Amino acid sequence: MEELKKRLRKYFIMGSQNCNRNPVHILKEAIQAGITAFQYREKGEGSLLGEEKLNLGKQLREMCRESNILFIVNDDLSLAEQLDADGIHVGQNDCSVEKVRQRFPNKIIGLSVSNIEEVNQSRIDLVDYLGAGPIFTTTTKEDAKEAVGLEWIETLRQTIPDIPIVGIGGINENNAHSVIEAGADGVSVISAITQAKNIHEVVSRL
Ligand code: TZP
Ligand code: MG
Repeated sequence: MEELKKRLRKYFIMGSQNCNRNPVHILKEAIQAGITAFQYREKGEGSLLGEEKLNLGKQLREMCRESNILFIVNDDLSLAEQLDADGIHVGQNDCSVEKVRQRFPNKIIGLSVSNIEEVNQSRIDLVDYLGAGPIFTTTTKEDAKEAVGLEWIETLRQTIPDIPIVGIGGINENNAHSVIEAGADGVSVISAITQAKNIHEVVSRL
């Protein structure tokens, strides 16, 4: 668990729909800059499907393997299997963690939680880490809930003292430290990296 906490410290998430240039180049720069984990989240308007989704995933997966970066797939169980992902991340409206754990006894499972009701109705005992958010306002996720603030990290940390927690939503190089100070083990970001003028500088400051 302590090892996973370390590996989730700088957690980059993206799909081609988040990129205004080649996703392979963006991931390469982010890896060189020092991210510790990556989530392939090919989802929402403009995202790739089928063979194209798989082929980009294969490239990104190999890059993470070569650099020993944790590789997590968002939501898509068969893609996680085909890419031999280290883990899978699901939201409250995705496949249940019971089903994910049944299919993947040994993969890392991450679950998004935005409030205490979601925690209480989820099988947290089957989960390896929690994604808490959206902490700040985000424009990246079309159906994002209201920002829940840093208090949600503090509450979650008090409720479940030991589980690895990563903050998500509106996190950037200027506010990342506040998320860690509130009790998160890591920060997950999309636009802070995909839209960065200088990826190296942003990742260093996360
Ligand atoms: N889940 C909650 S907020 C969010 C996701 C996937 C989007 C985060 O994107 P950004 O650009 O880091 O705010
Ligand atoms: Mg979802």
